[in-house]
Amino acid sequence: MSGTGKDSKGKNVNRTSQESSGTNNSALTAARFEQELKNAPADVQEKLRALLQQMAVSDGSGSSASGSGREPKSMEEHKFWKTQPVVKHDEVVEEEGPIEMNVARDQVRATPYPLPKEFEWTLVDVEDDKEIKELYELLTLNYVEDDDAMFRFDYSAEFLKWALQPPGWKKSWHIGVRVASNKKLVAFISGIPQDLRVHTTVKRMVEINFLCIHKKLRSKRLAPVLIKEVTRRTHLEGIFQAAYTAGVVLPKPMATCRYFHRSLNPKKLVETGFSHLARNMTMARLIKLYSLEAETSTPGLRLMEDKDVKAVAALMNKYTADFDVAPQFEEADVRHWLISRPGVVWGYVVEDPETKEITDFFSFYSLPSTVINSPTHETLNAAYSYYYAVQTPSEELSKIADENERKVARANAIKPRLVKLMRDALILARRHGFDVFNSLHLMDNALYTEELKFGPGDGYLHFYLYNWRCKAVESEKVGLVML
Ligand code: MYA
Repeated sequence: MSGTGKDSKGKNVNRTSQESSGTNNSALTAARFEQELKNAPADVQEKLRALLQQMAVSDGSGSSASGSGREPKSMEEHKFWKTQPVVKHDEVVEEEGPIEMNVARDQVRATPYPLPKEFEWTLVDVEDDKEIKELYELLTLNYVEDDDAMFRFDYSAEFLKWALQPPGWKKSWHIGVRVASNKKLVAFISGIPQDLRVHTTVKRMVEINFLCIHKKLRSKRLAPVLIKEVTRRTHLEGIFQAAYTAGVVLPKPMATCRYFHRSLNPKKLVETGFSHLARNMTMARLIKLYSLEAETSTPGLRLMEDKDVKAVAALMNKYTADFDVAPQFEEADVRHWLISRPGVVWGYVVEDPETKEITDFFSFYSLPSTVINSPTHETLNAAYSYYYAVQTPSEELSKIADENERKVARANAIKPRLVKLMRDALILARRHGFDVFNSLHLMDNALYTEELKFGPGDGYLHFYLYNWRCKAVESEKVGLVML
């Protein structure tokens, strides 16, 4: 998931496109292209989207986590993925549903997959300070980097605890690999449970994240073993579908979203190489361009508290109903994911000063990146836009028969409020010391990015489903945010 010029998450650390510093031209072009795409017949849309996804890794601006800008592999070259129940690159999905049938528990392989003899399986106890530190160190030194190896994600230990222990979490899904001789943790993969709606079907799935192999053990086909092992352990729990994101193109993304970045500390971003000063721009003008008001402007804006959970869950489930893919949040999930945790996630609600009703909410989380080899800066502090909800006039919108007209009316109805809220989010993020605010073009994010001076990044995040055929989803119809 992320990125200004270089800061990418979503599995590749993106940064601001060089051509975009100070202007938003490529964002506009991309938006226009998306608009044209929507007017094309469905089968043409599907083909163009596949082409776009390929361009994202091969046009030199895409930041594939593979880091090379190579052409994506053919299905035949995917020695592992061609054996898995995923949609093939050239497949056009007509009917949605499982690719493989569920199997009974006694039919699931009972023992872990074999590892090369120097290694052994372990479960990482994230409640144990020593073990969470080991996981933190593995990731901080070996997890996702941008293509030029300038930035690497630096998820904090507190963040990892939050991300790995939502309601219903399972220790058996926090899977590590150690060197047998010295017990050093050298690889990891995790799953967490998540009820996900894909179009009209709601399924209990597992969300896979934090797949990481120590740099010295790369390209030895260990990743497929980790993936098969987490699959086995998921099957043992009676779950047969998964969702995951990656910066690399694998068979086959259901959606692809571009990263956008809003500079909060332009000087530092330029000094770290995350952004570039355009030829016609001075630092003083850049700082002025990205200056923000000192105070937020929405009356009734405050940190979310436990008493707001019910209202936020209702707001969120109503708002995300407009998207094709979205989590189903119970109150316990809202409590876990959206109430602020120091240094990890910030959740805000708007309480109407008169009626006391909760009318909106928004949230962002902290994912710093290590600045590799910088003499001046160790860390880039990035905030990422997370879930939010504004009120949509669903009843009035449902009376508009024409789909395009309905879309325009919906955008017009929510844009002013969303822009106002996200401007406040930027002000708060800057106050909390963030250097950049990152946002993917999913949900309604495209409605605020241009006006709030976000620039397109060089990273794309691909969304995948395992063992579920799903028709291609437009980025603005994705209502799922993965950490
Ligand atoms: S995305 C974040 C991934 N992590 C990083 O990018 C960190 C830095 N990189 C590394 O640690 C390694 O390079 C990794 C690959 C571990 C990525 N997702 O062992 P190998 C395929 C899936 O020789 P290595 C995240 O966390 C590759 O195409 N597959 O390679 C979500 C090739 O297969 P094929 C990937 O470089 C993860 C094979 O691995 C990825 O040493 C979702 C090569 O293996 C990738 N990001 O290690 C996982 N990168 O020949 C899937 C490469 O076929 C979950 N590969 O092309 C699926 C659902 C499972 C649960 C199902 C339950 C029902």
